Amino acid sequence: MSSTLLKNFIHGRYVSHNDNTCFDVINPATGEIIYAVEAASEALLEQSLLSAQQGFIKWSKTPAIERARILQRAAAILRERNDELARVEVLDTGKPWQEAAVVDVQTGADAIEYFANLCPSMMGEQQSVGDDFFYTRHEPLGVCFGIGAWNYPLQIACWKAAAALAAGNSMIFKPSEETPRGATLLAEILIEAGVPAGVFNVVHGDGKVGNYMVEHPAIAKVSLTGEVGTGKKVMAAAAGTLKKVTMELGGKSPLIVFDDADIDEAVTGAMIGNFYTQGEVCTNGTRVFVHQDCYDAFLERLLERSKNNVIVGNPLDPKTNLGALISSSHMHKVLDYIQLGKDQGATLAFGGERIKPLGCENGFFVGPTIFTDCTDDMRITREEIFGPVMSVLKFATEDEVIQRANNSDFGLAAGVFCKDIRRAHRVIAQLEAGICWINAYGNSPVEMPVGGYKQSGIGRENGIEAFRSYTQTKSIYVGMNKLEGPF
Ligand code: TXE
Repeated sequence: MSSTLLKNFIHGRYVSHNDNTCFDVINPATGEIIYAVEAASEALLEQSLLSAQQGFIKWSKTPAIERARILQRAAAILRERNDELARVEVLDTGKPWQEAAVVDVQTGADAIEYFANLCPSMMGEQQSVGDDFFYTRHEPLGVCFGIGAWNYPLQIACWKAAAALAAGNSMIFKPSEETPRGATLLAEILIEAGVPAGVFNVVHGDGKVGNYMVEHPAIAKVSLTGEVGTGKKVMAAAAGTLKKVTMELGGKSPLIVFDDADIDEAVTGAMIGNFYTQGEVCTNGTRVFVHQDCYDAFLERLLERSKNNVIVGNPLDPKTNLGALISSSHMHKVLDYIQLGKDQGATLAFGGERIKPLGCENGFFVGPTIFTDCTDDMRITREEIFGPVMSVLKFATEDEVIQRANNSDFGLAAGVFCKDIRRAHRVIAQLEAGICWINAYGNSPVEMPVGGYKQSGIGRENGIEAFRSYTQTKSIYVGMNKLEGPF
């Protein structure tokens, strides 16, 4: 039975409520319940809104340099508590320690630090118009609502909180019901750093709780990280009050290997783009297009390294580099896609099985899986699987592969591996994707804006663009002469 009860975090403290609807969180590596969570009732959600409105009044009046100082302290605390927080992420998500220990907390702290540095830079403009002039103010939006996915729980909470709070807003954040602890600890840390009560509240629950807040008139903007289907529901629910939305959604991204590519680098890119975080990364390059002239060499190296270098095991073991999928239902969804790939005629070149590592026999593990002889019309090459399942496709010409890569409703990411720099930039410029890599894959520094084309998203996270997306511009015109008119 669960050892602790995780509560909602509102106005600087954990709060409870009488109707006590609870749900359990499972450790994906063991299948065991690790703790229970109190879902937020409507009364509690209304309490979080009042709190966030009070927090907004105070925080938006706090000088930018002071906001920056406080957020810098929060970034420092995150880094001091890196290992403790990384362990929370491993237990909630099933991802390997060797990832969480160096990526999840660090990239969250980087975001808070980066946006803290931007705080004082939010300046208006002034322009003379004859004797008159106008100036602009970039003002915060108010109370924003962040909705997190379960693959990078703390990082996603940090990315959304950093931009929103740096711009002077307050935020109510709902983590995924699969992985709620990381965001709640972030709320504690922000209070410890000096963020006023109410500026960052955390409420728990599923899509119903999310939908209540998205529809609520007191919410000025919604920022979602989640599946495309969820994005459509959230956007529809936000329409009723015409609130701003940022959507970081799913993808089925192409990773293209040209005949002059460094084969080992391309294999590294393909394995990162399919097996890192056990394939549960939205930007994954899950359609690997390989030029016919290097296809055999690529496949040989890929199979050899997949066989020898992927260690599926207890995520807490530093040697493990492929962890457990988030839930039993998600594992079975991935296994169903693998069966579908076989049914539709792809060749299962490697893996494709559930794995029961020693000591984690009840966990939700699927080994690294590679399909070859794939065609563009198969469901495994058109739909997001969100597991360690790579589809390898062959191509002959540059024009052909660009057309095939763009033949998707998604447009999140893309990768190109080749040595010809003119071709690399020529091809990447034609790919319909918002996050692209050349001879690299997966790097996402906070300075770089990230977000999708087409149905993979709206707006951007990180980078200056994200900072501006949490403000609204007010223009003020000043008449310097006696006002005259025709009436
Ligand atoms: O998403 P879900 P998951 C995507 C990734 C994959 C998905 C996996 O590609 O598609 O996220 O995360 C809440 N109204 N990205 O399974 O199920 C729900 O409670 C309001 C893209 O968690 O869509 C959860 O908190 N909220 C990303 C959140 O939405 C609702 C990077 C997401 O749930 C709701 C990482 C509703 N009607 C993952 N229904 C990127 N592009 O950067 C659900 N929720």
